[in-house]
Amino acid sequence: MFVVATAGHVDHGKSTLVRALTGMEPDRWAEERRRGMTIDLGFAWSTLPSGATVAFVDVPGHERFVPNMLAGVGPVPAALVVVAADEGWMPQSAEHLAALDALGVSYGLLVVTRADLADPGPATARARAELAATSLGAVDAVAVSAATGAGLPQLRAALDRLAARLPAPRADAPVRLWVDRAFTVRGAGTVVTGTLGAGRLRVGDELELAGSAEAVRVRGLHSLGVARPEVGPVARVAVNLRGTPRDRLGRGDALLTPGRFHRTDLLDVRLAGDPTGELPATLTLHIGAAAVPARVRPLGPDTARLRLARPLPLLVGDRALLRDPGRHHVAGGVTVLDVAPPPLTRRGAAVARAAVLATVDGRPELAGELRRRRLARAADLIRMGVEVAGRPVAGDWLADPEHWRGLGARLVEEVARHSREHPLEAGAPVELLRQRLDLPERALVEALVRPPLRLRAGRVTASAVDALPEPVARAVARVRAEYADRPFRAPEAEHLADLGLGPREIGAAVRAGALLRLAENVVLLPGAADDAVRVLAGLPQPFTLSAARRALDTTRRVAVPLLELLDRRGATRRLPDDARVVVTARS
Ligand SMILES: Nc1nc2c(ncn2[C@@H]2O[C@H](COP(=O)(O)OP(=O)(O)OP(=O)(O)O)[C@@H](O)[C@H]2O)c(=O)[nH]1
Ligand SMILES: [Mg+2]
Repeated sequence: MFVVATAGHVDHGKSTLVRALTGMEPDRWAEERRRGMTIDLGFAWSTLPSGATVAFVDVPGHERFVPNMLAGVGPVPAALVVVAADEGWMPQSAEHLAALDALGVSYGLLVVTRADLADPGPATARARAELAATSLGAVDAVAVSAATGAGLPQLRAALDRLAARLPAPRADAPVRLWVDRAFTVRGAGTVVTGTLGAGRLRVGDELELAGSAEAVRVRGLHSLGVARPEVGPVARVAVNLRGTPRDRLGRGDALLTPGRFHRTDLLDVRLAGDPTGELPATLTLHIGAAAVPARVRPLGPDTARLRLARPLPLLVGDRALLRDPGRHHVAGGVTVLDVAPPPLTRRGAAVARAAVLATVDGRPELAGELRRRRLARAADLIRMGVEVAGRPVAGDWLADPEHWRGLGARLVEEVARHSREHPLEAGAPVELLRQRLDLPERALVEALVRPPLRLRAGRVTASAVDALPEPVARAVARVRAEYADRPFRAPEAEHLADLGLGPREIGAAVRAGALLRLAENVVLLPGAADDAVRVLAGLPQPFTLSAARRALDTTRRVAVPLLELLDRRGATRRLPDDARVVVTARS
């Protein structure tokens, strides 16, 4: 099935044409038939020569009912622009066309009606020229007379050609069914209708009402008057929501796939039409079947921030239009750029925002979205219409790669700063780091921890020392402080015991690389071996044990095992006469 909406000035023969094509009555109300004028949307359908089904949404042409017209064309991507041969181009011909153009409708036909009353040539030429300048571009044009039936076969053939050109709808997309009618059926309860442009509906589905976020269940489905277990796009569809009171929803509401749409009353948009600086402060935003007052705050030459009177389920890239109801004027088309924009509180924020928006085109794109947001939840991005790929950094958080690298570097700095400020603490608490890095969740801090950082008991530590149990870490810190200016002196066994460093604690510290064990109860700080090599390399070579002991300002208790360690490491070499040399790269 494909769905096409009519458009055109009052009395130009739209409903008569739909009647002639379908044999159905699009004017549903007695008042409409009495007055010979469409007031609200009408629905009818027919089979084309190819066997395809076309459904029509017939709209009113009278200027008073333009909001109804917009509710009809909003969710429909193809239009039948109707102009009467005997009247030609008229004000609502222009306003309806401006609306189609603002919404970016690019599929359509021109139908010049009442061709039995006047030569259709001039009306066709004028209308063609008008359409050519819009998103519709060059379209097929057909002259018809509903009175004589002339042109109707050609119109059916043209509808078939139009149907063949329409892009394939996405059946796997989430559902956003804009409600164009809501009514009660005796014995069945609440029923809503709409044009299903994408996604699939099944009896039993749970959906969400856009207006109230309330969960509703699909009790029954009809399409073109026939009950069906499931309906795919594109289709006119009636959804029975038995159990949902009728007063809970109406035109402009939407049935949504749960969790897939962000409802927002604040959005940044690109405008095409009137210059942003000349827009009135309040306009009406039309999207789908919805019409909502919007306060307009111009940002850049063609961008603005809209504050809606009530939230709508909007996606990045949505097309909408702004209309000035008082002036019967379509102010412009809207492309949604951001449905969760940052607040503009700081000075200069609006100018900065305009610069950002100038680089955005409304095509939802993950990398760009992450660049601007730095960090975002996958679920939130999906709800904005962004397709999400790639691995989250933590939970369902996605990060801009550059920002994430920067955070990693800042974490190292913050941990080092904390250990300088609190030398006796075993690392920095994750919660504190979360605040310092201004991250929304501790899991993100934890995900940033990379060697040499370590995560232990709710703290991030910078070195092996900090990873030790606190009393051991504190004792090691004391050793480091006491022996900083005599790095080759080893604490006596009793002093180690006084500090709380028994054999087990020393073992833990050595395993963690916090102490260097030379022999039972003989420990130095871990850098001592390398420092010793540098000192010894300064001596006349070869050197004796006592020369080494003096140079290192230490005792035999340390010097003997230290030199043996250096021998084992290949840093020094013992000669037959017990003297040693430092091994250089060349020796
Ligand atoms: N002679 C002639 N009259 C037509 C033709 N098409 C429509 N009409 C007449 O034109 C008048 C208006 O037709 P409608 O179909 O109601 O026009 P409409 O565009 O639906 O009007 P609104 O819905 O109010 O905007 C009616 O009296 C129709 O009978 C036609 O092809 N030939
Ligand atoms: Mg009509």
